[in-house]
Amino acid sequence: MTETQTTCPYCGVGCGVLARVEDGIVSVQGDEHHPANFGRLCVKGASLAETIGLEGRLLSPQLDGERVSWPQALAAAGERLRAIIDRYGPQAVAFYASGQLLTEDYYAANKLMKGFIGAGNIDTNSRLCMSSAVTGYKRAFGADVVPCSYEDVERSDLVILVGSNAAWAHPVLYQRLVQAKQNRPQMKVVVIDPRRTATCDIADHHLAIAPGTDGGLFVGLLQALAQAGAVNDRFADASAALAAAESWTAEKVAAFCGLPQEEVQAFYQAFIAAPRAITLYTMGINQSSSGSDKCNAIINVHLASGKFAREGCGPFSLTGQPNAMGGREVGGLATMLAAHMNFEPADLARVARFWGTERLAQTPGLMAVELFTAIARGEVKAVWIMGTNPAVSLPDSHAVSQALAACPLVIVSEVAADTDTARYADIRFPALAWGEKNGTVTNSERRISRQRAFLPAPGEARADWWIIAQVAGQLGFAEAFGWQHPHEVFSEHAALSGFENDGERAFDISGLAKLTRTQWDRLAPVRWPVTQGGNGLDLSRGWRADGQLRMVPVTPSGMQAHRLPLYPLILNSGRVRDQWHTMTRTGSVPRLMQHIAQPIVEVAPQDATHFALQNGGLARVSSPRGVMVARVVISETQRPGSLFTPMHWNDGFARQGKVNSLVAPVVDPHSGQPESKQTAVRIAPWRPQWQGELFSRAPVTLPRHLHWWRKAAPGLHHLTLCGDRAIQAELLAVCQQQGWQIQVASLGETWHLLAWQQGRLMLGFWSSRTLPEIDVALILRAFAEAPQTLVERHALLAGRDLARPATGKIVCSCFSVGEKIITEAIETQGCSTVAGLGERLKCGTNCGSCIPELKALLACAAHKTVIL
Ligand SMILES: Nc1nc2c(c(=O)[nH]1)N[C@H]1C(S)=C(S)[C@@H](COP(=O)(O)OP(=O)(O)OC[C@H]3O[C@@H](n4cnc5c(=O)[nH]c(N)nc54)[C@H](O)[C@@H]3O)O[C@H]1N2
Ligand SMILES: Nc1nc2c(c(=O)[nH]1)N[C@H]1C(S)=C(S)[C@@H](COP(=O)(O)OP(=O)(O)OC[C@H]3O[C@@H](n4cnc5c(=O)[nH]c(N)nc54)[C@H](O)[C@@H]3O)O[C@H]1N2
Ligand code: SF4
Ligand SMILES: [Mo]
Repeated sequence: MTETQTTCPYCGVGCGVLARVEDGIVSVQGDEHHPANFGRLCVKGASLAETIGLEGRLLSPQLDGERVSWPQALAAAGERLRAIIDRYGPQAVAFYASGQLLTEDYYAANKLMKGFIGAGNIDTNSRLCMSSAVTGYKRAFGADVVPCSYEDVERSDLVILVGSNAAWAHPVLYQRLVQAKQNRPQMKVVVIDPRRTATCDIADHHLAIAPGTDGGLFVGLLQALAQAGAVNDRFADASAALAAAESWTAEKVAAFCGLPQEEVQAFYQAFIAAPRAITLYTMGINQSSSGSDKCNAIINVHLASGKFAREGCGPFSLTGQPNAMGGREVGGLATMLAAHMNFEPADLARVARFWGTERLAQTPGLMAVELFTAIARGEVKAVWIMGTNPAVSLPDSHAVSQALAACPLVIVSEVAADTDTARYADIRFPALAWGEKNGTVTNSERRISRQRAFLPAPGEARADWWIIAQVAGQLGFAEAFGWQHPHEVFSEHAALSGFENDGERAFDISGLAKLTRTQWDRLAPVRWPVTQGGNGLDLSRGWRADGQLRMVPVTPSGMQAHRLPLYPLILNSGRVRDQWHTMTRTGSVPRLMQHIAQPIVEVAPQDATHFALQNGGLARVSSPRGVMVARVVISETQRPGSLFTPMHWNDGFARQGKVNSLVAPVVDPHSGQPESKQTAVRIAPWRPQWQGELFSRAPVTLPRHLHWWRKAAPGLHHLTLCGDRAIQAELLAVCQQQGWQIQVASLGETWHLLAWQQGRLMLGFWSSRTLPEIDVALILRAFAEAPQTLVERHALLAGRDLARPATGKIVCSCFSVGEKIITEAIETQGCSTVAGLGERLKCGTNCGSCIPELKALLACAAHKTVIL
């Protein structure tokens, strides 16, 4: 047996994971010694062993759709890039990278583009995620420094979560907060979100703010601090920011933010009174056309009140991706140079000296959204996409796909063989995935941890840094990219951070530059800075020539999306608990598909009535750019006038399931981050003639007129289908062609089909006017072993055992416990607490992510509302 300490590749909490390999079987558990999680894992982390199969992996290089050798693929990439650079100049080439790369990969990509190709055009999906937070910190502190830690969250008196659904997006940090609040009940938690999310479970107050208006709330808080005499200039001169805030009375804020004035005032009082306060903010703040200003409005109240630079205090931007922070450290955004240096003369000269290059880019490059419009205009002619899926995640995804289709050279480094983006690739490079790759990542609290390999490289997959270095070699830069091991890349990056630094740049890990390979292999999680002299961070000074921290004057603005008569609703989008981004890993894990298996759209009851929507029915949501189809969930948690839908679904998992096909490419003027959280849309019910669930052993070619959603089932193809034209004849024809025996049950609008081959179930289809309620476990059992008794066979044809209650939507993914079973336990078996439910059904007793939902079910058992 081998046991490897590594780091979870999902969210920015950065949990330590112990991966065991025994007789070729991998299992994972939380690492008790890792200071991010002390042994805890959420359900995504706990399911990691289920994601390492090689099905769907890209395992060999491909050139123009054909499998080729590495030398052929690398030579083609080199030649084609070189031809474009020679003819159109370096600005015609761009890289689009990702916060899911390791720091070593990111460093190599940044060095190649900025240092040797000689253009600033390397941007990343962090532009869609963290760039407003970066701009906020840089404007305030002069450097991109996150001034808080997880312990600060635990030790605060007032924890404000704004635009963050940490219960689902940062589950282990949230569990730490839950625990801290249990230990110190006097701790107060405020959640600011237009929706009542699972995070509100522990909130003392939830402010259901109008979308896009948080700037007003925090500028008003600054004004309230001033009025209470609670502003001091210990950290920064407050005068200009105060002048901008002067007119923002609680009354004005309440009207602007759509909140009762008492709630606004109570929040302000709580902040003023709290000895220690910390504000956690994520995508509800950053993904906004005024995200940078919102970040500064948040930073301002901490600087002004002195709730800053001490335990339990500060403006804490939670990072989303496992290594968004590493990308920021190496300078992997088009607007930064390298290692916290900027496009300024002294920095440019220094980096050119360190890299030994004469080609260094002299100006910032194109930011994500403008990069893809430059591709569409034909100005950028080659793009190399690494570890991100922009055809799904960028706004206006139809336009992004068109740009990729028209781009003369698209190179994609991927772990998945087929993604919405990889479909446009001329060259595909197979990259190593989690468990195979080796390097470092930095989490939200600036903690650098090792991701270590515990699996061999599969097929011909190679490390991202290696692929980049090889292409650099093809372009004639072999000498500067001669690394043989990621440890060498790390050492160079660490050395650059300390190069001619003298304490002027916050990011300094030069204390790690001389680690031997063995020391690097054993590196324990460590927060930066790690300087040679061992200095910590002095948060009371600014990293700029005058040494000052700044309060940026903010004039609040709302969203750019406008409600129009034809598009009267605002569509919000974000994460669901058990899926990761574009689902290339989590979408194939049955356990993670149970919770929410289809794109949903959450609608407030009033809006549902107004637009004639039914709970569980389908709806078309559309903007002038596109349309998506989703299942309606009517929910009191939703603010009237607003809808919410997950960001995850894409062309691999659904027809018309992509929210970004609706979203406009409107960006923040300072950070370039898109307003992904607000889009003006309309919604209309769609009542197809039939809906059905299809399971089959082999892929089935379906008629194009069908609507479909792909789900995860072990070893099987599972699709939910619906349409306005019958497909009985087509399905029967498929089965007949195969010579399968057919069994059909048909009653009114219900039509069920089973197809057998020598007693083996090959295909099953259950359809009705509305989606039939089936027992998936029973069906999976029948595929594994044909039912023997008559009762079992009847149950299979019916799709479920009619004598037993249906399970309902799965709430606890760890133990597959469904909503109906839970409700039954509450209503008929006397379970009245989360602990009681856990005792009887085990739900909520492992990772705890479903506890908010269990509580909601307990609370709602009396008056039946649907809760997600
Ligand atoms: N399960 C899961 N976890 C993840 C990820 C994942 O894909 N799946 N991705 C990771 C990544 S990369 C990221 S960036 C993080 C994101 O983490 P979060 O930002 O916490 O997640 P989101 O669901 O995108 O958005 C958070 C909340 O912002 C709210 N919001 C929308 N508009 C507004 C507004 O105007 N004001 C306020 N105050 N709130 C608003 C939404 O209703 C939503 O509840 O999650 C990380 N963790
Ligand atoms: N409407 C809307 N849009 C959004 C958001 C939203 O809330 N609403 N959120 C935005 C945010 S915060 C983010 S972070 C983005 C995320 O969006 P993306 O970055 O597009 O999403 P992922 O699915 O994580 O893409 C990662 C890709 O890299 C591949 N991959 C995984 N590991 C590796 C590796 O080691 N090497 C290589 N080369 N490839 C690898 C995966 O298979 C996958 O295809 O979406 C953004 N878009
Ligand atoms: S909280 Fe984040 S880092 Fe931790 S196990 Fe879950 S997904 Fe992984
Ligand atoms: Mo993100």
